Amino acid sequence: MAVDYSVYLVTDSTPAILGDKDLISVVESALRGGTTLVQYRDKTSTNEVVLATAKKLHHLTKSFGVPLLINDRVDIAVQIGCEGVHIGQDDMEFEKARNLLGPDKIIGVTASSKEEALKASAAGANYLGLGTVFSTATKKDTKSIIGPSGVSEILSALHQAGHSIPTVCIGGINASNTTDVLAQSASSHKSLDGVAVVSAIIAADDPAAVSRDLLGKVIRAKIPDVVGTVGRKTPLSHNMTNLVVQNFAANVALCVGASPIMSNYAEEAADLAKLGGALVLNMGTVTPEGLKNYVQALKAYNDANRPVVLDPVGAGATSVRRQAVKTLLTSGKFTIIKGNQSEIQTVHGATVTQRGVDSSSSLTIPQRAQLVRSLARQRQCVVLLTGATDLISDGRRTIRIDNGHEYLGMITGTGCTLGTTVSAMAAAYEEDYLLAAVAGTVMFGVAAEKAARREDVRGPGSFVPAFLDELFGIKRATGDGDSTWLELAR
Ligand code: 3NM
Repeated sequence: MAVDYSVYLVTDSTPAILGDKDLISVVESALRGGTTLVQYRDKTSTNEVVLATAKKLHHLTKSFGVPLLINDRVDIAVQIGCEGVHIGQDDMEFEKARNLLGPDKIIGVTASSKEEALKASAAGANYLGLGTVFSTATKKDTKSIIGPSGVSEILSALHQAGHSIPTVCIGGINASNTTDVLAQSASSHKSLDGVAVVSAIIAADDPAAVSRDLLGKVIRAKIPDVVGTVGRKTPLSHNMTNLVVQNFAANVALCVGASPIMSNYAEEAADLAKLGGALVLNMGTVTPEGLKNYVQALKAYNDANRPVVLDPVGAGATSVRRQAVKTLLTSGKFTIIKGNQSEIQTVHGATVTQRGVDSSSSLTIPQRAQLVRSLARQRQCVVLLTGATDLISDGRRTIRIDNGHEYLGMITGTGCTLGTTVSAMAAAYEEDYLLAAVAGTVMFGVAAEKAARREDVRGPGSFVPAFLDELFGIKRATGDGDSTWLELAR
């Protein structure tokens, strides 16, 4: 089971934090909101209750594809066969825990200093919980309050020692301070992988809403890493696209830091797929010959295990396009499917009538979130639904983005070039395609807002060159370590 440390929920069963709520229901709500990892921590209940609760929690977390760790009680973890444990400095010795659990289980260790962090990492811990960041009523016996600066020092020490171990921070973290803590604790070469929280979620009235909020903030904090990676790697973005947008899409690819190739001839795809890039299949001007080329190229990129973005332009507009979507979906696997509401509905299998290729949205935001989640699960890929509010899901995590400007809807090809942008991100950032799609979408929307604000931009015409400049400006600033543009991310 892949481990995503972004939003790490540590449970607490005491009345002071849990109140009179049911722990299992609270954790279920948190998982629905996007909590990515759960630790069952219970210092007060009887053995019997701990074992029964651990079993119930494991059943629940498995249904969400999220790992369950047990705090301190290695015996319970062994007994229920969950994914691992978390041990503090005063708990069981690391080697003993490893012997009991075996090499494949996750063992996390708490560290409050460089020495503790380096020791645990060298011993083979799978991740570190760094803290205590801020004093907290949840754990009164904390030894040292290290603040974001203390976390930063530990991250620097780990980087200098060449340890790439994942890290989270803990102690007094909540949705209001997460963005600042992540920014202030990042050292120049290593950032936290997520935040661990107890009361922020367990004591919340709506654990799902808090988890969603925390996840959005953690994902946003990782965007500069994705944008910077594209700038460093200059990945290939191979576009098989329509003749309306070829030139614009190539320029957008260049401005975000990718290397575009606009080749619709599939005989080239097998060679191009070996160059470490990503493919965009854009159905803008589909023809029978074109469709055959798309199928061949899709197979070539699937064989090379490289990402493919599907842009089902106008998918619901004609029976030819509906059939083309079916053919493509049955011919291979897509990494990201990007479209407006009716396009995504068509791909999802609904029969909707669409007029032309323009976008409109009639569903509410929760309905749109449900649609992207459902299609992402159905196709096991990332789905990006564009509109005034963009929604992106990998079936488990769903992120909402509110950046952009109305000028984007007044010039041709912006939807298609967003597909090109996310292909560049996916090509460079294979660790997490949801994050790649979010990074591309936020970069795109923020660049549009910055461009529209410029004095020399008076309408859609002057917007186009300003938009390219702003995309380029964001890429360059991020490469120079300046991510202040992200303050505009919504
Ligand atoms: N471990 P809250 S602080 C469980 O510093 C735990 O190791 C800590 O609770 C450490 O998110 C802590 O409610 C409690 O502040 C964190």
